[in-house]
Amino acid sequence: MAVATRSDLRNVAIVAHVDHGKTTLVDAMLKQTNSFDAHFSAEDRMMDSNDLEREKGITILAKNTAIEYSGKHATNGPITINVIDTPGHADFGGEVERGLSMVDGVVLLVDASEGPLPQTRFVLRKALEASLPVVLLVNKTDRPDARIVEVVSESQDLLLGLASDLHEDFPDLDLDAALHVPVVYASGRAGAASHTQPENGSMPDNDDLEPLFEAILQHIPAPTYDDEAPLQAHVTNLDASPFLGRLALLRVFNGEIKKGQTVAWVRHNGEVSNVRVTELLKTKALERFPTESAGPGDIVAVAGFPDITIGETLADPDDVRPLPAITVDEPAISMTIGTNTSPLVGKVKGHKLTARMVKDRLDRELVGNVSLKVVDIGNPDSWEVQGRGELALAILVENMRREGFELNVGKPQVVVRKVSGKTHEPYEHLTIDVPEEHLGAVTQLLASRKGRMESMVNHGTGWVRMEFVVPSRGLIGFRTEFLTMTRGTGIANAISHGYEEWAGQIVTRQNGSIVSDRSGTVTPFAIIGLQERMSFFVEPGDEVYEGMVIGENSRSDDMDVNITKEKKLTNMRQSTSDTFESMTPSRQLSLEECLEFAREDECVEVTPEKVRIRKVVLDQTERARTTSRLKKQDASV
Ligand SMILES: Nc1nc2c(ncn2[C@@H]2O[C@H](COP(=O)(O)OP(=O)(O)OP(=O)(O)O)[C@@H](O)[C@H]2O)c(=O)[nH]1
Ligand SMILES: [Mg+2]
Repeated sequence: MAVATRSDLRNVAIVAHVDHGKTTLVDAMLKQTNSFDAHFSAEDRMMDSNDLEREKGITILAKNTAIEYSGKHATNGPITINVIDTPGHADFGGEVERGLSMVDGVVLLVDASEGPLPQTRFVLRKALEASLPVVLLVNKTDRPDARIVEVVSESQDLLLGLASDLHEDFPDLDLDAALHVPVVYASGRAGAASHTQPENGSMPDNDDLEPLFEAILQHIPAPTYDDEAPLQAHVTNLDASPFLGRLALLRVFNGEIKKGQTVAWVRHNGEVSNVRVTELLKTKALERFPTESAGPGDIVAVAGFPDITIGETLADPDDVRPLPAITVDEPAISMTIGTNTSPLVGKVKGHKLTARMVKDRLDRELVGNVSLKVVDIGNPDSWEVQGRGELALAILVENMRREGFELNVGKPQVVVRKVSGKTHEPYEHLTIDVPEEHLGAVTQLLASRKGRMESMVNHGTGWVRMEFVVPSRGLIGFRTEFLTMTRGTGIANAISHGYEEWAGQIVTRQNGSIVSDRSGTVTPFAIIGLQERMSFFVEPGDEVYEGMVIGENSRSDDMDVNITKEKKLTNMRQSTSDTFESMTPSRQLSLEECLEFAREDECVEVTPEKVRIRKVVLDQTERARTTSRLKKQDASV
């Protein structure tokens, strides 16, 4: 065997905490290398190509782009840099892990003001575990509140700390390399980078990204391969094309793959079949185009494999050598997703309603989303779906809603485990930044959610940073309350902390629900009569049904009300505008807010037009019976 090198190629992933500027930096890299055709009109955050990503302003799926670099550091001809843009939100950690399986190194972005945050630690740990070299990029040096010197030293401490932690389990880990990580300073948005440290709040002293390209070419190794080995290519991602059907994204490790060639497809269960590659596509900037062949180190897409999934191998039919499976961390949050069982189901024609359709859609999601699991709970029309976090699950539901599904979604729960007879639940490591004045309130809020404070630092800028270990359960619905409490100024970031013993009961909502006691249409008269004691999620004209949650009580218990009451007709004339003026506007809850609001005995009805909270048991009498039984049980404990 002889080790050979693809010196015309680099594969690099950009990793960071959420919002530290990865996607914006990739924009600048694409623009500065003239990767687009002349007619292409570049916009912001081009890699965030799906609708939800654009709406929410965050990256959800890891994606690859290819940059053709022929700048001043490409001394021996043009170099293709495959860049994987990864999501920074902790719920999509599975995407990062998969992205790392394609690359030979990472650029770790750290915001010049926020510094390393929980997800920075998570992605860096994964990169070090995979022995990937790191280039540190301190981004957004232009931020007026930048604190560059501290952020560099915090990042270096994190690197060293992680490297020495991991050293025992990963003896090959190069501690020395972790100590000498190159640092680049940048403002990704301005497309400027430099090796020299700028003043806090100012631009780097150089107005292009050349220093970053130089660092990538120097410190991220070119792919190496065995020039006698047969074809080995790993499926690292999936995509679909309207003309070609399913596409499998491959990283070729050894050998060559050609269009029209027959390859051995090794499935997860070990089954091997010979299949023809009907199409082979390379990437240039944001487009894919057909090509004849690809070699070691290349990242390409292939068509012709109808139900291929992530982690499978394409190999040489005469010498099949499967690559190891791609593993991701276990899911921590679950919820049930099933067909819509509300009285208002199927009001609009063409909605996808049947159990069969829901199940097929969930199965399809599993294929492309390695961090989700679907568990059969012995119910013909609902399933338990497990994922990394609430947001990951809410996004699946939101996508299904937009595709025309009507669903019934249960309250998010944690996935528990039995460890030597005891129940264990997932915990999170929570980092909080708040203005000093909210310190007391926030600590109290977390104490009520069974959080344990690990550290507290006062930066001396009027802001404090606190770190907590808290049960994942305690964070369900936490964000809304936290933001209200800190008047929107607080920043909270959580990341998995593994499993510990069950923390006991946690009360996450103090106020009871207001429930409609009958079907009908909401009237302004009924709302005005009741609004003193409760706040509403419905408006006049909305349709309601018995058991539907229509508002929040100011007291802790639930209350059934008639929201359809009509004003008795009198001889006095009254204009409708008078009535509407005295009405407090209703609160419109988003899907995520509904999921957070729902209690154990409630669930969320999702249709393409509406999201409603409802009682699992709709019938008022039956519900009252259960409540009194529970009260008796509590009293006897
Ligand atoms: N001041 C400043 N802001 C920046 C810079 N780069 C990006 N931003 C802003 O930071 C925000 C987040 O940018 P994104 O590029 O979406 O961040 P991201 O890391 O891709 O976020 P996720 O993919 O969701 O983790 C946007 O509002 C950008 O305008 C920079 O160099 N300076
Ligand atoms: Mg992004």
